Amino acid sequence: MIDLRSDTVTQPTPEMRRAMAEAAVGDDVLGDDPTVIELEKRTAQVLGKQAAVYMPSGTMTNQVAIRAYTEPGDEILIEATAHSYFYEAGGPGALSGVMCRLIQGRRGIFTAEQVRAALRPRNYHFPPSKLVCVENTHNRGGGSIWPIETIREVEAAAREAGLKTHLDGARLWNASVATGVAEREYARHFDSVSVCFSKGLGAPVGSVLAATAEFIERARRFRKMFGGGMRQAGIIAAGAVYALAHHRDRLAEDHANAKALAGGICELPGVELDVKDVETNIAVVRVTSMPAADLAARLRAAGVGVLATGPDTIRAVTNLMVSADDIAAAIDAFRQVLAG
Ligand code: TLP
Repeated sequence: MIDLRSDTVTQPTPEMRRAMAEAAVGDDVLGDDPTVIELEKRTAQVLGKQAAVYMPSGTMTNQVAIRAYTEPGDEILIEATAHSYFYEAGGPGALSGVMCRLIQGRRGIFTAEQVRAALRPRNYHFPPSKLVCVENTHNRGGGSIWPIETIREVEAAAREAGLKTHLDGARLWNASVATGVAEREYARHFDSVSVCFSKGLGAPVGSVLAATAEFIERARRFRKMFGGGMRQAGIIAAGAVYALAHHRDRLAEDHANAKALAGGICELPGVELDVKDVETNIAVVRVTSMPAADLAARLRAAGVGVLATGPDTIRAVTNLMVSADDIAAAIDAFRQVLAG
């Protein structure tokens, strides 16, 4: 199968497996796994933050951050289709007891004016607003990239109101490769940043949360509470260390492949997409000829995996396992399935 369901399907390369097999390990809950420490240090450096902590998933780094900023009854401002709200199993309500004030973005991106409009007056009738969450690139927005200027403005609106800021940067690597804006330039505008190694970078497991040393100490307590303290985690962290050093630049190939796929299918009957909306490695395609789930099933039978992400949308995500030739074959499969 040409697997475009997600960039989470990537498998470790032989070189990455070797680095994992040979990794020095310790007990990370006791704080002495050298490979985890190395990953945390390097990631903090890339993001320009004081400290960082390794966790099993991006869901956990996001939910731990939300928990560490808030108390039950607080409110967070978050985009209506953001991963932390939409795809994290009700985490903000269940784990932090917070309310989510939803902001409707355009392809996942909202403005400072929208933040100001969503703020509560300071009055004991209302839940205190504590945090603004941003996702860059935005998954359900179609891998859309936040303009740095919009980030600056949103940060200013949050600061004016005394709110903290968290970036779900699961695919921040993709944004940086696509724009040339360094990860730390984006990260500068947020109190905390979560990045994933198990998506486009191709490591098997894990995400890192980066922030001030004081905040990361607090986050470590919630990581433990949520069951994310791992022992000889250096085995998996080694994959992430390898990915950080070797797999960031190659994301440009994924972006070129996503553009090529979009260009190849945009004229086909029964689907709609605007090629210029494909900014990174995600193509969200509107399906007009049949239910999206039917198209996904037919493509699967023709050897191409995509996900139906709504009744009339499918998502294709290019990744490390998919070559330019695979993309050409995937375009043929779309052509056949839509013609049939
Ligand atoms: N996204 C997955 C699914 O959960 C939808 C995918 O296939 O794209 N933030 C963002 C922006 C994400 O896209 C994801 C995963 C996460 C956080 C969570 O990461 P994990 O899967 O490690 O919990």
